[in-house]
Amino acid sequence: MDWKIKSLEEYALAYQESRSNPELYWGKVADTFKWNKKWESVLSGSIEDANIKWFDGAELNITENCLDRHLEERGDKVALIYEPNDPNEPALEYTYKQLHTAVCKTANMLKAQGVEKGDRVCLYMSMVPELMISVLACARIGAIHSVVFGGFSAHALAGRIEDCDCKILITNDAGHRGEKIIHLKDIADKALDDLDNSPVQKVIVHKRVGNDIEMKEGRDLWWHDLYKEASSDYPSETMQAEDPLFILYTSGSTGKPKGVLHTTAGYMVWAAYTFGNVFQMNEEDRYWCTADIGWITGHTYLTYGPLLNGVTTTMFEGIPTFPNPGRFWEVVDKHKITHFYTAPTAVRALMACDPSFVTNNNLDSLKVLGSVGEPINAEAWHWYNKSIGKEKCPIVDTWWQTETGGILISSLAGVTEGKPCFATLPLPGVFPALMDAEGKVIEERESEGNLCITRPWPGMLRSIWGDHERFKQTYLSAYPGSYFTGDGCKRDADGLYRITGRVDDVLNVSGHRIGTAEVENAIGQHPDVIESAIVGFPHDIKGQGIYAYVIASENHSPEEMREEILKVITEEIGPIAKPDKIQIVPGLPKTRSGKIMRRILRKIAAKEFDNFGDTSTLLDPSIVDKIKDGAL
Ligand code: 6R9
Repeated sequence: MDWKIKSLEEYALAYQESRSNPELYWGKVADTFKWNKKWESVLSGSIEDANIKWFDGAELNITENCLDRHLEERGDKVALIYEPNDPNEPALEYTYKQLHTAVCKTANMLKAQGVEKGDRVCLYMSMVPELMISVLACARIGAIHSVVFGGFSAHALAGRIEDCDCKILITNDAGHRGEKIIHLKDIADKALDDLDNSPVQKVIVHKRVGNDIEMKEGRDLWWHDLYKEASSDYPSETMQAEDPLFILYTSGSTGKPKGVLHTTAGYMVWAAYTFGNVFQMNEEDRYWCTADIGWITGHTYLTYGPLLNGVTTTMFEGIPTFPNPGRFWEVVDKHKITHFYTAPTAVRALMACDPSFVTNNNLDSLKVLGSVGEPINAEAWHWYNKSIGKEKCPIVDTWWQTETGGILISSLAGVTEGKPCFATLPLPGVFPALMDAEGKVIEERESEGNLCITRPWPGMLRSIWGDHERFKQTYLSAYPGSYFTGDGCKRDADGLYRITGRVDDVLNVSGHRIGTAEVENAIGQHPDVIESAIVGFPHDIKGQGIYAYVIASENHSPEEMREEILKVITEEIGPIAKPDKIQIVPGLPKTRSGKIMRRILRKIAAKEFDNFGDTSTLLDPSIVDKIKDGAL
């Protein structure tokens, strides 16, 4: 079966078939992959019992499907284009054969350091090709990769290493990010020093920048020393369909970040199927996803999805504004990119710059544009469409989450209609429902509610690493029988979906998920902080900004206190969680039962100073005026 959907009719047919006979449909899709052994059942288990299994009984290795499978037909085709931070440094290209060799060598190198199937390997790296290669090398061995974004702090890294009990850590000496150098190895050293019982036996250091670092005798090893010794022959490990593939930490509404767990076969089928159908690439096209591999988009749509489809994928080390805000568009021209996938926050930031940064480039290679990470506002959508797509490129607004493994709601480029600011229609296999305040399914077509998915799909997370109970509680208990996304959503008269944003205490700052509780906990680490409350507010570029209300002891001036708070958040989480505004307040609006009335704080942060609603249940209603008077 060719599962590529080529027309609206084929979409309708596939959707219908995935509803009436999901096992038949997904069995046919899965048949197009390389398996060592076929499955006994396509789908088993249920959302109620939190024991979903896809393709149970099957055996495979995902890297055989990403690499080996293509060697005969397109071994000399470019698999990966690498564009370095500095435009004067030459770009690199890896053919499928070369990438295959690099992955096999790296797998042997890891194996020689004692990595076995099922072991966890933490990757704390900048955007170098060796990061993608390490991801695939882990998968080839059957080790579970846990990529930690290079912008996280030592403390955040230590927490993740501890939680998933990593045996090996791979890092760089340092990484380039625009004009900045991020000292990854120093941060990693600090993380390991901070752990009482570090599970990490070996640290493998890839040299990127050439800065001075400390190599700890017996623990730290240079990538290049190990790599040159390693054989380029590594027959892949045979994995069970439901063996874990990776863990990726993400923020939730409470407590510490959750290790979202994805397994092998279902994730593979979902990554390949959604990539192929949403982006609709041809053999000679060139794709670029600007995400960092430290986020789910970099896993599914920079690495696995494109390689599973045998296309050319591009990896970029730098940032959109270095050396100037024309960099994205220069790279598009330079590499003749046809399919470009980025986040609304980048679109908004570049839209605000001088138009010549765009018009200096011709952008005529572009065929399809994509958006991911947050709702795209109308202004950004239209600019993207006009200035970048020249009104000839369909825009796919792809809604999905770390937990969903891949895209769930999106138009299919050039096949189904797009609509500005709408993710539009669910992919085959995805059955959304909008829920009302009572937890009932809203039947009317034109409506608004909390977005749930009522049936399992192959790419769905299977658990939270080490905490299956939390998995059930977080996603499967609010609406029994359904997966709850945490997002609010509107449906128009045509049945098209528009995701409106999180309905829980998770912020979306520049497309990055930040838990308000996580930031509050970090601020609370400062000895002079008595209490804090974090809310989001509308931000022109970031989508949402972070607003912190802090009650502090009087040991510091408010200016000093702000500095201290920024420092403690950078140490505890990383610079991405730094509040845009910090207001030192005499108290917080609390109800008699001690709950913070966040809606008031949100309104003040958004500079909406009237209609606070009913404040009669507040312990001290006068606090509202005091906070309002000091609003930033
Ligand atoms: C892939 C990714 C997930 C949250 C999600 C939602 C928001 C993502 C969106 C979107 C509107 C889109 N989100 N894509 N909202 N339209 N096209 O971003 O994963 O980092 O886990 O974030 O991002 O709120 O719940 P993740």
